Amino acid sequence: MNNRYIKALRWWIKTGPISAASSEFRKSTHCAVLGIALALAASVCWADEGPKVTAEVRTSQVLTQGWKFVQDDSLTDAAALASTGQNWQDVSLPHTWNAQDAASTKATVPYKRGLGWYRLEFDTPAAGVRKWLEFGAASIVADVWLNGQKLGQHQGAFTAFRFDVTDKLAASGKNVLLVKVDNRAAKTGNEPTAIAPLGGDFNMSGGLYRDVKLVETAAPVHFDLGDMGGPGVYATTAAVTDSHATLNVRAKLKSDSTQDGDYLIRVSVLDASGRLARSVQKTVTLKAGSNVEVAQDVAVDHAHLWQGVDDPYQYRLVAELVKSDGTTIDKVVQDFGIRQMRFDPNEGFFLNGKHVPLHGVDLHQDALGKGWAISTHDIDESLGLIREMGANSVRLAHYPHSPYTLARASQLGLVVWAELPLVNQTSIPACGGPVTDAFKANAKQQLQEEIRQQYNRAAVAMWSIGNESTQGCIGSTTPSDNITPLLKELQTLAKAEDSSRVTTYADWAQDVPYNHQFASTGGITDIWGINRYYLWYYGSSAAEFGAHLDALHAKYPNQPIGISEYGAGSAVTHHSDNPLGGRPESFNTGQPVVYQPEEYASYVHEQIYGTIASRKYIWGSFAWSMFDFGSGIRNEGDVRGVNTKGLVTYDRKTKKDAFYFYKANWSSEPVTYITGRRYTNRAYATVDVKVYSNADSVRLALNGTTIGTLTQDQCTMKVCVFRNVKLSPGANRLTASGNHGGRIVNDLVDWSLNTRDVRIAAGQYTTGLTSSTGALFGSDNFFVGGTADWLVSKSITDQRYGVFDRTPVNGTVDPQLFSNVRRGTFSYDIPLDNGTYSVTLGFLEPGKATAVGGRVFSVDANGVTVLPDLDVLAAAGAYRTVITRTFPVTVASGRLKLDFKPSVGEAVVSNIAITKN
Ligand code: GCB
Repeated sequence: MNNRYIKALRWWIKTGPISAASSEFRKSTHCAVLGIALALAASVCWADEGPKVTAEVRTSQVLTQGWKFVQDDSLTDAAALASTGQNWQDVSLPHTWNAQDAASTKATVPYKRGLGWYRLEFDTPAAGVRKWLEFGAASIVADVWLNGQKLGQHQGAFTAFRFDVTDKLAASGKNVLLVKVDNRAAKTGNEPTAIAPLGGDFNMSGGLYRDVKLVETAAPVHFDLGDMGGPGVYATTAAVTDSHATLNVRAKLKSDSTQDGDYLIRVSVLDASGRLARSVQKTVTLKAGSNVEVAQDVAVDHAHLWQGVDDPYQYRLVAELVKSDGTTIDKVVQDFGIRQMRFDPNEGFFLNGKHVPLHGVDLHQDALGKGWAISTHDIDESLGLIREMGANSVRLAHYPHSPYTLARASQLGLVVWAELPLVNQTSIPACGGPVTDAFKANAKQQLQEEIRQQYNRAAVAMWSIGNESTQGCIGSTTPSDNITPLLKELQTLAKAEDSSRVTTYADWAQDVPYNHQFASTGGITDIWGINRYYLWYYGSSAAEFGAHLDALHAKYPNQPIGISEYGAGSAVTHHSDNPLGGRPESFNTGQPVVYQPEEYASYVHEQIYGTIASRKYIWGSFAWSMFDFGSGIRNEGDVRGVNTKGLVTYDRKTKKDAFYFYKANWSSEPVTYITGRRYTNRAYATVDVKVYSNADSVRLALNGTTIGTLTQDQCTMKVCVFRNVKLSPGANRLTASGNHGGRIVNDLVDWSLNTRDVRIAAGQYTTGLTSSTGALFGSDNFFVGGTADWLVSKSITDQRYGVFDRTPVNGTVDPQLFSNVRRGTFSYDIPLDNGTYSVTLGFLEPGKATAVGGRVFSVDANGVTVLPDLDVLAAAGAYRTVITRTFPVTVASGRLKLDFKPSVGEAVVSNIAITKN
């Protein structure tokens, strides 16, 4: 090493540089060992710690304030250019015109898509030689003019782009920057916004929602600012051994000079305390106007590896461009984590050789009242909550997120799935439409921009080339595959751009039984992600999901499989007494309220995550979604224009119960958390109390009296259930005390019980329905067998494959108590105090096709037939017409058993009211 160094140094000083001469320095290098070099040049004599890294060379200003804005779909380019912006609104960046379009009283469904105009006057910067305008992002398509001259157009809502404005700035005085931003949904394939994403269950906020900057380089020769928004310096971990790690660092240089020149490219690696770990340099000759790429290997002794959330150690890479007189004329600084990642189809994910199951969540980039125009504080808050829950990975859905997000994820140690916004469809029309050349070229451009811009981030483990882009043919039975060739091209391109990382893809529904997906996306990318919504949009058990996973693994034995999405909607004001007592309302149903109880979502997460966690071959999973997010196609739960599948509400204020399920499983912090805390006015006296806890044992007390203690081995996946807890009339304070290795963590909830009756809304999981007489009904509960069903098809699956039937319910003033049924052969086993009761059952005939005599059943109460041979249709005289039957019962054993026993067809019941005499 020293010989090489001395030779290079001598050459550099005496004869000037030649291309590709290189030298290196490490922490231990002393001037003394340089021998003859000492006398030659103080300027290149390294101090004990190696070369001093120079001060900033570039200058830059963030153009935040002073913008004028108007949202106007009819304004022409000419009129906008002629305008002084006088009547336009004053705004600062980041900005979007869709800030209020979700979850607020102003929420619009769908949200506003159109044209936004931004105008800024600014002074020509005095500093610098080459001057660039840099846009962090402009959604979706931006046309940019400076001083009336068109700089160009950028298509793509998420990636940064730059214009060299050196020759376009005013020599003195003001400059006028005008930006037209277009977030219209394209109706044909020929429009500028007919680019990825063409669809998606999220709002595409329009505007300049990231920073705009002026950047000035100190010299006409610089690291290439024209490299698709990238930093111009690109590093990978090439190898790691016990003694050292080898980094490969490519520097792209651009000469805007009129003269050829010789330069030195120095790459220094500083440790986290700022001390030099190693420095290498190479000389290069740059012809006037040329681009050159120079690669160098840097060996870092005993490298401190980036070990995810356990140890997110980062070095700092400093790339300097040095003139022959020793002046540093450009400099790029990048944080860099030295790490190796590996995915195995049977064993999962390995980080630096250590098996690390990826516990992840999906994340969109919006916030309440801001849309996409979020601040670094918002990002810190979101990532902080993700870490608080114990997740070690995040899927940045469905598009490139901000540089700050990637930087913070790297600092926090989160392993990132980064994604190209190729979402839902690839053509207009979605099914069978042609993938235009322009669409394809743009998808490639967005992929290259994303990869180059995020290349150096330690966190990024994989490049996803798309999400559910086979979805275009929902409902169609005509085979059509306009996606496979495109995916294959994107796969090749991603590997060409970055062979150090794996590619992935989020599949929609391959091999899901009812699905019409004509293209198979398995086997295309290096690893695979599957989005599956068992127990929500389809599927009736977690076991079905497990079998599906195993079948996919068997079909693609060499492709590591992860779960890129699963989840369920939930509203923190909607509750259920028994998550099995109804069917999910998964999407807009046309009903005034799309009921999405928090308890059902928790059940889905427990079931589905349990199925995932028990499979070693799954490399990781991402719960959809960490937060509720803006989606103008939705109207569900208790909020408008929002997808409700978040583990935390859109405002980040309420952690839903399921958040604590994951926290108990993933975090090392003590968690003892009673679920159902927001369901306070309870419908039933007898309840199962569920506690999420990672304690050694949990004790539950009711109004100060211990109910019982469960040890961790009596809990499944940190779910500890105290069964048949009997609430008292009035106030009930439940306290769970977790013993975490001797440390006691208490949680308490206050519930009240204001009824002595048991009233069950059969077949539904809406709790808290009240009849016209004020009687409170709980959701379906205490049932054994049968199927919950509703009269109006509600789920997305039903919308797709079923028929809506909106025939009104007759013969009642309480139609909501008759909107669902339990059907089949079933019983209710209801805990009751001993005594005498009056029982009223409510019925109607739900089946349009049922004829008189087509459904006959009897009802037994505690083994005695109370309703023999009931034919609801015959008794009611018409379809969907209510009848009720009342009978007395005596309870002597603490329970009432009602058996519904069909002799023809299935038994049905709509509601059950049991009142104490
Ligand atoms: C998906 C999509 C995602 C949706 C999600 C949902 O499969 O990838 O964009 O938001 O389902 O909530 O339905």
